[in-house]
Amino acid sequence: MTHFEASEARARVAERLRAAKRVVLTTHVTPDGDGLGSAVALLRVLRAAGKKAMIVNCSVAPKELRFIYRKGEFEVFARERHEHEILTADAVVATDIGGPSRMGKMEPFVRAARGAKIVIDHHVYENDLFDVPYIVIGASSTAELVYDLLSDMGVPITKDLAEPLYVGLVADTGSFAYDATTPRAHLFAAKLIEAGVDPHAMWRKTSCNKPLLKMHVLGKLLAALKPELEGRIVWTGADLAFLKENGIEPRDAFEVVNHLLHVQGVEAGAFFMQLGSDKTKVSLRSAGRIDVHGVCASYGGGGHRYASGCTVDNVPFAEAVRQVLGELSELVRRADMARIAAVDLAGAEDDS
Ligand SMILES: [Mn+2]
Repeated sequence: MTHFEASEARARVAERLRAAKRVVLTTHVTPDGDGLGSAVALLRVLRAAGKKAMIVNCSVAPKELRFIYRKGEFEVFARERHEHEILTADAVVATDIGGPSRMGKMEPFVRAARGAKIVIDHHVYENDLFDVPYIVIGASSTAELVYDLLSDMGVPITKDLAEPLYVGLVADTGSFAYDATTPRAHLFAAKLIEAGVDPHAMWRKTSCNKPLLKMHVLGKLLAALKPELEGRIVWTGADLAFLKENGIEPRDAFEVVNHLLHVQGVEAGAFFMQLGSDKTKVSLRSAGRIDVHGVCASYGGGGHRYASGCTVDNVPFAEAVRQVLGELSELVRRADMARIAAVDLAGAEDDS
């Protein structure tokens, strides 16, 4: 999307939001800081403008992110309470959704909704649902897109809006470390801090709230990191026995994903979490040379080029691990071949 197209997209979203009296907001299953922060900021703007707005999500928010919203701002989808709201809202807004299926059990109702179906996102996927899309693939975060939208609409950014947006920005840039950390991302951060965000206080809230058990689980998973392809790939996994032994939910093990790329010389990291006898959640991270999105997309998942996830169904845990590691190894080998070919070519040119 070009700058012009993005500003056109924002104008269309703004128009639909201004016209709407009732709005339902949502984000993806197991909300993260970006999806939730973006939705909360929009919700507050809509409510301040006198509209009836609510965030309805197909799953509960992770405990450590519940500080982002206040009582009455977030509800978990229940058909008897929300079906009518979704079907008859003037607009449904999905933030950071990463694909229609990630709305979980809400998807069929959003599909059937009569109002505008707005999406604000920076993920890559086939969009066959949202008729008012504002999707910018290179954006640092959905929060940045929401900020640009609100700026265009002339909404003053108060601390109440800046805080949830800051949570989104920090989450999606890995505290200003990932590929998505553009100059715009830093400018956006500066504006949020000017609006009253206290970065240290936000770090305390977002990162310093882990139960000791979670740290122990992280330690065990890190101790179990295994090299593949001479350490160019590292991986670790939590099977059902591990979860049971440690008395944890699958999401309690997820933190380890953020540490995979810390290993010297690593090109890609993989984390496997068993969800059922033939169901494995896979999270992949790339250090920037290989595109892991394709691997996840082939299993019906998605995300970004360097951070992606999917669920592998119908094979046992060990087989899912073997398959995905095989595909990752192939990607690394292919990247090597491409590099060798490029060096040969450069060499041949030098000789001439
Ligand atoms: Mn995001």
